[in-house]
Amino acid sequence: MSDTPSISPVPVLAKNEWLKQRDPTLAGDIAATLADPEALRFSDDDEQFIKFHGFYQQDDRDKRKTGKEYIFMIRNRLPGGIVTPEQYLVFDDLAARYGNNTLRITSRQAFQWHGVVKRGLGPLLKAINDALSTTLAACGDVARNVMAPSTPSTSPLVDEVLADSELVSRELLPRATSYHQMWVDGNELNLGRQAPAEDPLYGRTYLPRKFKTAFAIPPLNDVDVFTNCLGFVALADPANPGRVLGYNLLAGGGLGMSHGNKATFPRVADVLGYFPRAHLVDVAKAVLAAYRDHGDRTNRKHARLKYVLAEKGAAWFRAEVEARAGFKLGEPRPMRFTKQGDLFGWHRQSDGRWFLGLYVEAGRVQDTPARQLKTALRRIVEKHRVEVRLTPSQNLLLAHIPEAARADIGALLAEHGVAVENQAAAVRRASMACPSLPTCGLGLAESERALPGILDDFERELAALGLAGEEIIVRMTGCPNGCARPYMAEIGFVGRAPNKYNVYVGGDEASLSLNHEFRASVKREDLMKELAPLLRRWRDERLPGERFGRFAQRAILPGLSAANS
Ligand code: SRM
Ligand code: SF4
Repeated sequence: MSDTPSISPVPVLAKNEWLKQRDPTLAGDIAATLADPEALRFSDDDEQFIKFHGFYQQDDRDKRKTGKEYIFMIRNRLPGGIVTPEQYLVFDDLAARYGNNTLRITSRQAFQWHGVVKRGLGPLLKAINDALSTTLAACGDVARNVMAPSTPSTSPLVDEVLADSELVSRELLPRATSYHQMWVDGNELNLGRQAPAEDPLYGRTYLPRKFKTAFAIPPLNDVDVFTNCLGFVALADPANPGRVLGYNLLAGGGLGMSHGNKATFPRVADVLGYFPRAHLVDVAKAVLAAYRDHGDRTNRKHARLKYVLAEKGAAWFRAEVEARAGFKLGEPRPMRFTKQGDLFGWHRQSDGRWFLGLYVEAGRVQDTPARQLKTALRRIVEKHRVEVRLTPSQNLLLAHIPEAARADIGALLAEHGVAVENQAAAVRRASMACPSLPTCGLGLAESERALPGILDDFERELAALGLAGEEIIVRMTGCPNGCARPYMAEIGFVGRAPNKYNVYVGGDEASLSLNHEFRASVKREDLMKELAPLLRRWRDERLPGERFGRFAQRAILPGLSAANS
């Protein structure tokens, strides 16, 4: 036997961990770069810090041949997607003044401003804060924007759940003072040199990675609650169905993966247990802290909470949460989700007023020659002061509209080419696409710019098969990170390389289960050739009322696994 002591490898922390440890104020040299008119970009280290402040350094990839032109994407936090009329008018104006004159509704109910140049950052972030919104922790290794059902009156619980989502969002915000000093107070000191602060919840190094939270109210799963790190499913009080009695706690969902790396995978959350509403904040903080302490800080591709649940198990994690929260979770209460998606057109609220659901292609609020949605919304909000609500499927609702305003709002929309009835085919209304090119640095293939044409193909094919008007949930992303949640769709397209996509089928109408890869590396122009035979089989072989996703699970995927085994 050798006398040499065995050496166990010391895990090496990921670079981001060293950065956070070095500067827990999250200030880096951001202020100095901002103040220097010669500096075109933030340093590589600061590129990590600026995310915590809610923005990304990007470049217009369409223009790369002539050199990199640095632009910025800014994202805010809007718990439950609620936007007051005053905020909406500010946000709209900021897009025109500092961005590319579009407002991008994200798949997590927030807004993004694209194409902002460096000198626009200060005024834009200040104006967002002055409008009582924030970009703090919209990105970075922290708890992100909290999702919640924004549709008024689909359940009497909506208002209480929206209030709870706002509360959790606020309680999970980091306290980093550099944000307010830099963007709100306009203090240009190099804050990185000040004494490091330790966040009471996040400690010195924040979380191993991003952390996502959503609230859902059965039977509607519009937030895709099972794809979140932390999920709260609201349960009504049987004695008082308008009140939330408590929540079922879900943990460990997440979608990002990398092509060719089997250690990365999408995962649906586990249901851990039930707790009464009064414990909400304690439970949220307990889950966050358990992740903070047990997430992998050595490998960012393995750092999400879903890998902790996948490896240590739901029972272990439940005990960890209970120990931190200081009480035992009850057994999960029955819950049943039957659908996802948004309501379009006019609907009456329980208080007698109305809301109007509007389809927004890939979430991009903009003016095009055929449809001036951005101008129409601005005019409506200016005149009628209606609340705007962003949905998790990148659409929007105008809420709390009195009967007397309906005709005028309809007329304003029509004047700008925006239909209220028959806004788009069902397959289009149920679709989502991530931005990908030209702004996203990670995009491998087109997404937002490709999906409208692909949906044209779907509409044509469905009509030819006599299936016009059928809804299929189609989602597309430019890479496997999964920003438009393609792995939950009935048909998902995931960018593999320029002009090539992996095709996924399965998924279901309530977003409960993952879909599966059907074909890899299919050229854009061949997508419909691959799918048309499946659509035809669906028409001919489906059970009464069977949706495409369920049909694929029953009749297509088993054949594939048999062929592969
Ligand atoms: Fe995302 C990174 C856009 C929702 C998983 N996401 C990015 C970046 C910031 C690219 C980057 O890091 O340089 C994209 C900016 C593109 C651009 O030009 O705007 C980007 N993600 C988006 C948005 C805007 C897509 C959209 O179509 O709306 C969504 C913003 C939501 C928000 O308001 O916060 C968005 N991203 C998602 C979702 C869906 C969700 O959360 O419901 C996911 C999958 C769920 C999940 O997190 O597991 C998602 N985004 C990712 C990942 C993969 C993370 C992972 O675990 O591996 C990345 C890459 C990363 O973080 O390194 C990423
Ligand atoms: Fe970018 Fe990929 Fe997210 Fe699309 S899915 S926005 S390409 S990171």
